[in-house]
Parts: sequence; C-alpha cells; structure tokens
Amino acid sequence: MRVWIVFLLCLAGHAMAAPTEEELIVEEPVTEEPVVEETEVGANPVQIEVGDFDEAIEVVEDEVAENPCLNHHCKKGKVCEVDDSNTPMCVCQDPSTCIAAEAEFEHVCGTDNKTYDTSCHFFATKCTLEGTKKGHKLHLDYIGPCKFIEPCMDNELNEFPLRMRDWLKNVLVTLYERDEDNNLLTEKQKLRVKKIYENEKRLQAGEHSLDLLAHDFEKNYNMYIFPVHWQFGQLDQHPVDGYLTHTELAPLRAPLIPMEHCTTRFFEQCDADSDNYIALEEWATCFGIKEQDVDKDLII
Ligand SMILES: [Ca+2]
Ligand SMILES: [Ca+2]
Repeated sequence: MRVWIVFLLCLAGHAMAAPTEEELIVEEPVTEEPVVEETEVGANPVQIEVGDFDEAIEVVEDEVAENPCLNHHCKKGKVCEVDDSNTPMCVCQDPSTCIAAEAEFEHVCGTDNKTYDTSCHFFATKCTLEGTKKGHKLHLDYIGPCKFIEPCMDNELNEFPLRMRDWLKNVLVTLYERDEDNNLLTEKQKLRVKKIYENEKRLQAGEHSLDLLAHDFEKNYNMYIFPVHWQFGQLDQHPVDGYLTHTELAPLRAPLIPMEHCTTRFFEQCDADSDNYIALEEWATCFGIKEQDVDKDLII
C-alpha cells in the first residue's frame, strides 16, 4: 500500500514539479520506507515513462506548429495532406482507413441502394467518384442498412405534414422545458416558444389520431408557424441563404426515412419548382403555412 502512495507521489512530482523539487518529493518518503523499497521506487519504470512522455509531447508540439493541415478543413470524405511544397490540400480519404462500424445503426444506405459500413465509408467512396455521373447522383439516402421502403401512397403523403408539424412543435417545447442552463434556444426563440408552452389549448405531446392533428392545426394554426420556421433555420446552415440543399436537409431526412416511408416523396414535392433547392416559401407551403405568415425574421 505504502509503495503505491510513493509511486503516486513520484508520478505527481514528475508531472507538477521542477526537477530539483522532484528529488525532494522522492526523498521525503524515503525516511519512512525501508531501504529496499526506496531503491525500488528510485528505479521505478514510471519515471522513465514519464520522461518519455515529456519528450513525446515536445515532439508532437513541434509537429503541430509545422503542420499546415492543422487548421485546414476538408469536407466529408476528404482528408488533408501536404504536397511537396508543404501546402495543405484535401484529397479523397481511402475508405479502408475509416473506422469499422460497431453497431448496425452506424451503417448508412446510399441512393445507389448499397449499404455502406459507416458514413465515413460512404463519403470516402463518393469522393473517389467525384467528377463522374455516378458520383454526382450518389447521395446518402438514410441512416441504417438499406431496406425495403414501401411506396408512399397519395393519402399517406397528406398525413405526413400533420405528424411532422406536431412533432416539430413538441421538439421545441421539450427544448424549452430543458433549456434552463443549456441555452439550446436563443432568448428570442425562448420567448416565442413560451407562448406555445403556456397556451392551455395546446395539444399535449403523445399519439394522436390524424383527425385530431388536423383539427388542432386548424384551431391552433398560430402555434405551428414558429416551429416550422425554426426547423428551417436549424437546417439552413451551409450556407445560411434561405435555401435548403439536399445535403442541408440530410440531418432531418436521413434518420426519418426508415421510420416514415413518405419522407422522400414529401421533400421532393416540397421543391415545387424542381430547382433542387427548398426555399423558405416552398418549405412553409409544404407544411401548410399560409403565404402571408412566411417571415424570414422568424428564423433568426
Ligand atoms: Ca442553405
Ligand atoms: Ca425550389
């Protein structure tokens, strides 16, 4: 037991004190310990290891200072490498260098209907296809292994925004409830959600029939305006321009598809003018928000 205490003292001494003080710390327990143990402690391999760490840290620091890749950001599927003149550049990552999936939920399904081990494998593969027609058409379709997704019928497509709107509203209310210290919402957003949260007529979270959801949307329409705008603002990030690309939509779409088989069709038809971007107006219309209630200021 005592040996362990000395052992820890040595370690702490090495980590925290200057060399001259270290010797003092090592020597201190010596008066209490038998001579044999003192010798053991003196020769303890941890001291050598600590010394090695010190050296290793210095080497890493030197490398970091000279590494131009450190602050060079590459998009998914690419890694930074330096060329002969030490200039950083992004090159396709070799998919075999991606860490293998540990669980099934890490698999992703591509629009080529192929299951990729992880999203890293997917993006690395997509990168190698850059410039080809196949690469241009390949997107991450959804999270999880590829599976049969039933076709979405017209009547089912109409049900989708009912559930989605209710879900968006509940996500916001939950964020508001948990937001005491986390600052998940800005002050402006909190004020807007507060009105929804405190409204006694609010439909509480839970399973509701489609009739009830439709009725609630009609009756409490105003409560849905902000949640629909808020979700758009969450997704419109790269860049913040009032349009959602396929990639910007992915964080919402990809986990949703395996659960909601109308997701793809819903978002396809949201892009009413088929220019591959979902504008805020298109998004709002998709969720049944009236044109006069679309307000860019609500996103901020
Ligand atoms: Ca955007
Ligand atoms: Ca569009």
